[in-house]
Amino acid sequence: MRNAALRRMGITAAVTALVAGLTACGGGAGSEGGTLNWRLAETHPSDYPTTQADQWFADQLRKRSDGRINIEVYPDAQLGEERDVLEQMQLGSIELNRTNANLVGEFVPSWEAFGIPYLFDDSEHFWRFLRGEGGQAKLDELSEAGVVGLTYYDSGARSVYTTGEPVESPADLAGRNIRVQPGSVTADVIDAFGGSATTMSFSEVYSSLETGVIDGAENNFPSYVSTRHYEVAGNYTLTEHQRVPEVLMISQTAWDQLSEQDKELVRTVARESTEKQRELWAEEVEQSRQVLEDNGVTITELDDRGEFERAVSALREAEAGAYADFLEAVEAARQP
Ligand code: GTR
Repeated sequence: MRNAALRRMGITAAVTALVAGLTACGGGAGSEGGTLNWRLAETHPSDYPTTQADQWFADQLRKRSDGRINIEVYPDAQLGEERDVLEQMQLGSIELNRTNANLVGEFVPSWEAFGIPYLFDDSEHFWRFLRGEGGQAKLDELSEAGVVGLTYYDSGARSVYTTGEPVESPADLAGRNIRVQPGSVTADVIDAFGGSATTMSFSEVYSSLETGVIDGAENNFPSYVSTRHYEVAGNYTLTEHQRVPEVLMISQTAWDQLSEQDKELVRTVARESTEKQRELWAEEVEQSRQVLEDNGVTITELDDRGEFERAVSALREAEAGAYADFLEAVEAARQP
Protein backbone atom coordinates (compact mmCIF):
# COMPACT_ATOMS: atom_id res chain seq x y z
CA MET A 1 0.00 0.00 0.00
CA ARG A 2 1.30 3.45 -0.82
CA ASN A 3 2.05 6.06 1.81
CA ALA A 4 -0.65 8.35 0.47
CA ALA A 5 -3.20 5.62 1.06
CA LEU A 6 -2.03 5.17 4.65
CA ARG A 7 -2.38 8.90 5.26
CA ARG A 8 -5.89 8.83 3.90
CA MET A 9 -7.03 5.99 6.15
CA GLY A 10 -7.54 8.43 9.01
CA ILE A 11 -10.02 10.44 6.94
CA THR A 12 -11.87 7.31 5.84
CA ALA A 13 -12.27 6.13 9.42
CA ALA A 14 -13.64 9.52 10.50
CA VAL A 15 -16.13 9.64 7.63
CA THR A 16 -17.26 6.07 8.29
CA ALA A 17 -17.97 7.01 11.91
CA LEU A 18 -19.94 10.05 10.75
CA VAL A 19 -21.98 7.97 8.31
CA ALA A 20 -22.66 5.37 10.99
CA GLY A 21 -23.97 8.18 13.21
CA LEU A 22 -26.24 9.55 10.48
CA THR A 23 -27.55 6.08 9.74
CA ALA A 24 -28.38 5.45 13.37
CA CYS A 25 -30.41 8.69 13.52
CA GLY A 26 -32.24 8.57 10.22
CA GLY A 27 -32.38 4.97 9.04
CA GLY A 28 -35.05 2.31 9.17
CA ALA A 29 -37.96 4.17 7.56
CA GLY A 30 -38.71 1.14 5.36
CA SER A 31 -39.72 1.28 1.71
CA GLU A 32 -43.22 -0.15 2.12
CA GLY A 33 -45.84 2.52 1.89
CA GLY A 34 -43.77 5.55 0.81
CA THR A 35 -41.94 6.41 -2.38
CA LEU A 36 -38.15 6.65 -2.31
CA ASN A 37 -36.87 9.33 -4.66
CA TRP A 38 -33.17 8.82 -5.20
CA ARG A 39 -30.45 10.22 -7.46
CA LEU A 40 -27.85 8.16 -9.31
CA ALA A 41 -24.68 10.01 -10.36
CA GLU A 42 -22.97 9.10 -13.65
CA THR A 43 -19.98 10.73 -15.33
CA HIS A 44 -20.66 9.59 -18.87
CA PRO A 45 -23.21 10.91 -21.40
CA SER A 46 -26.62 9.24 -21.77
CA ASP A 47 -25.66 7.07 -24.76
CA TYR A 48 -22.62 5.50 -23.02
CA PRO A 49 -22.96 1.82 -21.97
CA THR A 50 -22.69 2.48 -18.22
CA THR A 51 -25.34 5.22 -18.36
CA GLN A 52 -27.66 3.03 -20.42
CA ALA A 53 -27.26 0.24 -17.87
CA ASP A 54 -27.91 2.70 -14.99
CA GLN A 55 -31.06 3.77 -16.79
CA TRP A 56 -32.16 0.18 -17.39
CA PHE A 57 -31.57 -0.54 -13.68
CA ALA A 58 -33.66 2.52 -12.67
CA ASP A 59 -36.51 1.72 -15.10
CA GLN A 60 -36.72 -1.94 -14.09
CA LEU A 61 -36.62 -1.09 -10.42
CA ARG A 62 -39.39 1.49 -10.73
CA LYS A 63 -41.50 -1.04 -12.60
CA ARG A 64 -40.82 -4.03 -10.40
CA SER A 65 -41.30 -2.08 -7.15
CA ASP A 66 -44.62 -0.67 -8.42
CA GLY A 67 -43.14 2.81 -8.28
CA ARG A 68 -41.90 2.59 -4.67
CA ILE A 69 -38.26 2.95 -5.72
CA ASN A 70 -37.87 5.88 -8.03
CA ILE A 71 -34.29 6.51 -9.21
CA GLU A 72 -33.35 9.36 -11.49
CA VAL A 73 -30.07 9.03 -13.40
CA TYR A 74 -27.97 12.22 -13.71
CA PRO A 75 -25.47 11.73 -16.59
CA ASP A 76 -22.60 13.98 -17.75
CA ALA A 77 -21.22 14.53 -14.24
CA GLN A 78 -24.17 16.83 -13.49
CA LEU A 79 -23.90 15.95 -9.81
CA GLY A 80 -20.12 16.53 -9.77
CA GLU A 81 -16.85 14.86 -10.69
CA GLU A 82 -16.52 11.23 -9.61
CA ARG A 83 -14.33 11.92 -6.60
CA ASP A 84 -16.67 14.61 -5.27
CA VAL A 85 -19.68 12.34 -5.77
CA LEU A 86 -18.04 9.69 -3.60
CA GLU A 87 -17.64 12.27 -0.83
CA GLN A 88 -21.24 13.39 -1.19
CA MET A 89 -22.41 9.80 -0.92
CA GLN A 90 -20.61 9.43 2.35
CA LEU A 91 -22.36 12.54 3.63
CA GLY A 92 -25.71 11.11 2.51
CA SER A 93 -26.53 13.78 -0.10
CA ILE A 94 -26.33 11.43 -3.15
CA GLU A 95 -27.85 7.97 -2.88
CA LEU A 96 -26.40 6.04 -5.82
CA ASN A 97 -23.29 6.25 -7.96
CA ARG A 98 -21.62 4.48 -10.82
CA THR A 99 -17.88 5.02 -10.61
CA ASN A 100 -14.62 3.52 -11.81
CA ALA A 101 -12.83 1.29 -9.28
CA ASN A 102 -9.61 3.30 -9.65
CA LEU A 103 -11.22 6.23 -7.82
CA VAL A 104 -12.37 4.10 -4.89
CA GLY A 105 -8.88 3.39 -3.51
CA GLU A 106 -8.82 6.82 -1.95
CA PHE A 107 -11.87 5.93 0.17
CA VAL A 108 -11.32 2.20 0.65
CA PRO A 109 -7.54 1.66 0.48
CA SER A 110 -7.82 -2.07 -0.29
CA TRP A 111 -9.50 -1.14 -3.59
CA GLU A 112 -6.15 0.15 -4.82
CA ALA A 113 -5.49 -3.51 -5.61
CA PHE A 114 -7.63 -3.23 -8.76
CA GLY A 115 -5.06 -0.78 -10.13
CA ILE A 116 -2.16 -3.24 -10.02
CA PRO A 117 -0.98 -3.41 -13.65
CA TYR A 118 -1.27 -6.54 -15.78
CA LEU A 119 -3.38 -8.36 -13.20
CA PHE A 120 -5.83 -10.15 -15.49
CA ASP A 121 -4.92 -12.12 -18.63
CA ASP A 122 -8.04 -11.11 -20.55
CA SER A 123 -11.72 -10.27 -20.22
CA GLU A 124 -12.69 -13.89 -19.38
CA HIS A 125 -10.22 -14.02 -16.50
CA PHE A 126 -11.40 -10.60 -15.28
CA TRP A 127 -15.09 -11.61 -15.27
CA ARG A 128 -14.44 -15.00 -13.68
CA PHE A 129 -12.83 -13.08 -10.82
CA LEU A 130 -15.58 -10.44 -10.55
CA ARG A 131 -18.34 -13.05 -10.54
CA GLY A 132 -16.62 -15.25 -7.97
CA GLU A 133 -16.07 -14.97 -4.23
CA GLY A 134 -13.12 -12.62 -4.77
CA GLY A 135 -15.32 -10.11 -6.60
CA GLN A 136 -18.00 -10.31 -3.89
CA ALA A 137 -15.37 -9.84 -1.17
CA LYS A 138 -14.27 -6.59 -2.84
CA LEU A 139 -17.89 -5.35 -2.98
CA ASP A 140 -18.24 -6.16 0.73
CA GLU A 141 -15.17 -4.05 1.53
CA LEU A 142 -17.04 -0.95 0.36
CA SER A 143 -18.92 -0.89 3.67
CA GLU A 144 -15.75 0.70 5.06
CA ALA A 145 -16.71 3.85 3.14
CA GLY A 146 -20.37 3.78 4.19
CA VAL A 147 -21.64 2.38 0.88
CA VAL A 148 -23.04 -0.93 -0.36
CA GLY A 149 -21.54 -2.36 -3.55
CA LEU A 150 -24.28 -3.65 -5.85
CA THR A 151 -22.60 -4.88 -9.03
CA TYR A 152 -19.78 -4.44 -11.53
CA TYR A 153 -19.86 -3.13 -15.10
CA ASP A 154 -17.31 -3.68 -17.85
CA SER A 155 -14.66 -1.11 -18.65
CA GLY A 156 -12.33 -3.11 -20.91
CA ALA A 157 -8.62 -2.38 -20.73
CA ARG A 158 -6.92 0.98 -20.24
CA SER A 159 -4.22 2.03 -22.69
CA VAL A 160 -2.07 5.11 -23.21
CA TYR A 161 -2.81 7.77 -25.85
CA THR A 162 -0.77 10.81 -26.74
CA THR A 163 -0.37 13.96 -28.79
CA GLY A 164 2.83 14.18 -30.87
CA GLU A 165 4.66 10.98 -31.69
CA PRO A 166 3.12 7.54 -31.02
CA VAL A 167 4.37 5.54 -28.06
CA GLU A 168 5.99 2.26 -29.08
CA SER A 169 8.09 1.52 -26.01
CA PRO A 170 8.34 2.84 -22.42
CA ALA A 171 11.27 5.05 -23.51
CA ASP A 172 8.85 7.05 -25.68
CA LEU A 173 7.06 8.24 -22.55
CA ALA A 174 10.12 9.99 -21.11
CA GLY A 175 9.39 13.63 -20.32
CA ARG A 176 5.70 13.36 -21.25
CA ASN A 177 2.91 14.38 -18.88
CA ILE A 178 0.18 11.76 -18.84
CA ARG A 179 -3.12 12.41 -17.08
CA VAL A 180 -4.37 9.80 -14.59
CA GLN A 181 -7.56 9.55 -12.47
CA PRO A 182 -7.48 11.16 -9.01
CA GLY A 183 -6.32 8.83 -6.24
CA SER A 184 -5.39 5.98 -8.57
CA VAL A 185 -2.43 3.59 -8.58
CA THR A 186 -2.15 4.50 -12.26
CA ALA A 187 0.07 7.43 -11.27
CA ASP A 188 2.67 4.90 -10.11
CA VAL A 189 2.17 2.84 -13.28
CA ILE A 190 2.82 5.81 -15.57
CA ASP A 191 5.84 6.89 -13.53
CA ALA A 192 7.23 3.33 -13.65
CA PHE A 193 6.78 3.32 -17.44
CA GLY A 194 9.05 6.39 -17.44
CA GLY A 195 6.38 9.04 -18.05
CA SER A 196 5.26 11.78 -15.71
CA ALA A 197 1.80 11.26 -14.18
CA THR A 198 -0.54 14.22 -13.69
CA THR A 199 -3.74 13.80 -11.69
CA MET A 200 -6.77 15.56 -13.14
CA SER A 201 -10.57 15.29 -13.30
CA PHE A 202 -12.04 13.59 -16.37
CA SER A 203 -13.75 16.73 -17.68
CA GLU A 204 -10.53 18.76 -17.76
CA VAL A 205 -8.63 16.35 -19.99
CA TYR A 206 -9.80 17.53 -23.43
CA SER A 207 -8.77 21.17 -22.97
CA SER A 208 -5.55 20.16 -21.22
CA LEU A 209 -4.57 18.01 -24.20
CA GLU A 210 -5.53 20.81 -26.56
CA THR A 211 -3.47 23.44 -24.77
CA GLY A 212 -0.51 21.13 -24.17
CA VAL A 213 -0.81 21.12 -20.34
CA ILE A 214 -0.62 17.35 -20.72
CA ASP A 215 0.81 15.21 -23.54
CA GLY A 216 -1.52 12.28 -23.14
CA ALA A 217 -3.86 10.25 -20.97
CA GLU A 218 -4.99 6.64 -20.70
CA ASN A 219 -8.38 5.00 -21.08
CA ASN A 220 -10.43 2.38 -22.93
CA PHE A 221 -11.67 2.83 -26.53
CA PRO A 222 -15.24 3.89 -25.63
CA SER A 223 -14.10 6.68 -23.27
CA TYR A 224 -11.42 7.84 -25.70
CA VAL A 225 -14.12 8.19 -28.34
CA SER A 226 -17.04 9.55 -26.28
CA THR A 227 -14.83 12.35 -24.88
CA ARG A 228 -13.44 13.02 -28.39
CA HIS A 229 -9.94 13.00 -26.94
CA TYR A 230 -8.83 11.35 -30.18
CA GLU A 231 -9.37 14.69 -31.93
CA VAL A 232 -6.55 16.27 -29.92
CA ALA A 233 -4.42 13.21 -29.09
CA GLY A 234 -4.48 10.97 -32.14
CA ASN A 235 -2.09 8.16 -31.14
CA TYR A 236 -3.45 5.23 -29.17
CA THR A 237 -1.03 2.50 -28.05
CA LEU A 238 -2.42 -0.83 -26.84
CA THR A 239 -0.47 -0.96 -23.57
CA GLU A 240 -3.57 -2.51 -21.91
CA HIS A 241 -1.91 -1.89 -18.56
CA GLN A 242 -5.05 -2.21 -16.41
CA ARG A 243 -8.49 -3.82 -16.41
CA VAL A 244 -10.42 -1.89 -13.80
CA PRO A 245 -14.14 -2.52 -13.27
CA GLU A 246 -16.90 0.04 -13.03
CA VAL A 247 -18.99 -0.33 -9.88
CA LEU A 248 -22.58 0.54 -9.04
CA MET A 249 -23.08 1.48 -5.39
CA ILE A 250 -25.72 2.80 -2.99
CA SER A 251 -25.13 4.72 0.23
CA GLN A 252 -25.62 2.78 3.45
CA THR A 253 -28.09 5.49 4.57
CA ALA A 254 -30.30 4.84 1.54
CA TRP A 255 -29.87 1.06 1.79
CA ASP A 256 -31.11 1.09 5.38
CA GLN A 257 -34.41 2.58 4.22
CA LEU A 258 -35.23 -0.55 2.18
CA SER A 259 -37.21 -3.51 3.46
CA GLU A 260 -35.47 -6.91 3.24
CA GLN A 261 -37.60 -7.79 0.24
CA ASP A 262 -36.70 -4.59 -1.58
CA LYS A 263 -33.01 -5.08 -0.81
CA GLU A 264 -33.25 -8.41 -2.59
CA LEU A 265 -35.05 -6.78 -5.51
CA VAL A 266 -32.38 -4.06 -5.81
CA ARG A 267 -29.60 -6.66 -5.78
CA THR A 268 -31.33 -8.81 -8.39
CA VAL A 269 -32.02 -5.95 -10.78
CA ALA A 270 -28.46 -4.65 -10.33
CA ARG A 271 -27.03 -8.06 -11.24
CA GLU A 272 -29.27 -8.23 -14.29
CA SER A 273 -28.15 -4.76 -15.36
CA THR A 274 -24.59 -6.10 -15.58
CA GLU A 275 -25.65 -8.50 -18.34
CA LYS A 276 -27.26 -5.61 -20.18
CA GLN A 277 -24.18 -3.42 -19.77
CA ARG A 278 -21.79 -6.11 -20.97
CA GLU A 279 -23.74 -6.57 -24.21
CA LEU A 280 -23.79 -2.83 -24.80
CA TRP A 281 -20.12 -2.63 -23.92
CA ALA A 282 -19.05 -5.23 -26.47
CA GLU A 283 -20.95 -3.37 -29.20
CA GLU A 284 -19.50 -0.02 -28.11
CA VAL A 285 -15.90 -1.29 -28.24
CA GLU A 286 -16.42 -2.38 -31.85
CA GLN A 287 -18.12 0.86 -32.82
CA SER A 288 -15.50 3.05 -31.19
CA ARG A 289 -12.67 1.23 -32.89
CA GLN A 290 -14.43 1.91 -36.17
CA VAL A 291 -14.78 5.62 -35.34
CA LEU A 292 -11.05 5.78 -34.65
CA GLU A 293 -10.18 4.06 -37.91
CA ASP A 294 -12.55 6.33 -39.84
CA ASN A 295 -10.90 9.37 -38.26
CA GLY A 296 -7.35 8.34 -39.07
CA VAL A 297 -6.22 7.71 -35.49
CA THR A 298 -2.96 5.76 -35.25
CA ILE A 299 -3.57 2.60 -33.23
CA THR A 300 -0.27 1.01 -32.28
CA GLU A 301 -0.28 -2.72 -31.51
CA LEU A 302 2.84 -3.52 -29.50
CA ASP A 303 5.38 -6.00 -30.82
CA ASP A 304 6.67 -6.41 -27.30
CA ARG A 305 4.17 -5.55 -24.57
CA GLY A 306 6.65 -7.31 -22.26
CA GLU A 307 8.75 -4.13 -22.19
CA PHE A 308 5.88 -2.37 -20.44
CA GLU A 309 5.25 -5.33 -18.15
CA ARG A 310 8.90 -5.43 -17.11
CA ALA A 311 8.86 -1.70 -16.38
CA VAL A 312 6.19 -2.22 -13.70
CA SER A 313 7.46 -5.48 -12.21
CA ALA A 314 8.92 -3.80 -9.10
CA LEU A 315 5.66 -1.92 -8.58
CA ARG A 316 3.69 -5.15 -8.93
CA GLU A 317 5.86 -6.82 -6.31
CA ALA A 318 5.59 -3.88 -3.92
CA GLU A 319 1.78 -3.85 -4.19
CA ALA A 320 1.54 -7.66 -4.02
CA GLY A 321 2.77 -7.77 -0.42
CA ALA A 322 -0.26 -5.79 0.76
CA TYR A 323 -2.91 -7.79 -1.12
CA ALA A 324 -2.11 -11.48 -0.70
CA ASP A 325 -5.75 -12.68 -0.38
CA PHE A 326 -6.85 -10.63 -3.35
CA LEU A 327 -4.03 -11.93 -5.52
CA GLU A 328 -4.77 -15.49 -4.49
CA ALA A 329 -8.37 -15.05 -5.66
CA VAL A 330 -7.16 -13.45 -8.91
CA GLU A 331 -4.84 -16.42 -9.43
CA ALA A 332 -7.62 -18.93 -8.73
CA ALA A 333 -9.82 -17.23 -11.34
CA ARG A 334 -7.16 -17.81 -14.01
CA GLN A 335 -8.40 -21.39 -14.56
CA PRO A 336 -11.85 -21.74 -16.17
C1 GTR B 1 -13.50 5.89 -17.61
C2 GTR B 1 -14.49 5.60 -16.50
C3 GTR B 1 -14.96 6.89 -15.89
C4 GTR B 1 -13.79 7.77 -15.46
C5 GTR B 1 -12.79 7.91 -16.57
C6 GTR B 1 -11.54 8.70 -16.19
O1 GTR B 1 -13.03 4.69 -18.18
O2 GTR B 1 -15.60 4.91 -17.02
O3 GTR B 1 -15.82 6.60 -14.83
O4 GTR B 1 -13.20 7.25 -14.30
O5 GTR B 1 -12.41 6.64 -17.09
O6 GTR B 1 -10.48 8.37 -16.70
O7 GTR B 1 -11.66 9.63 -15.38
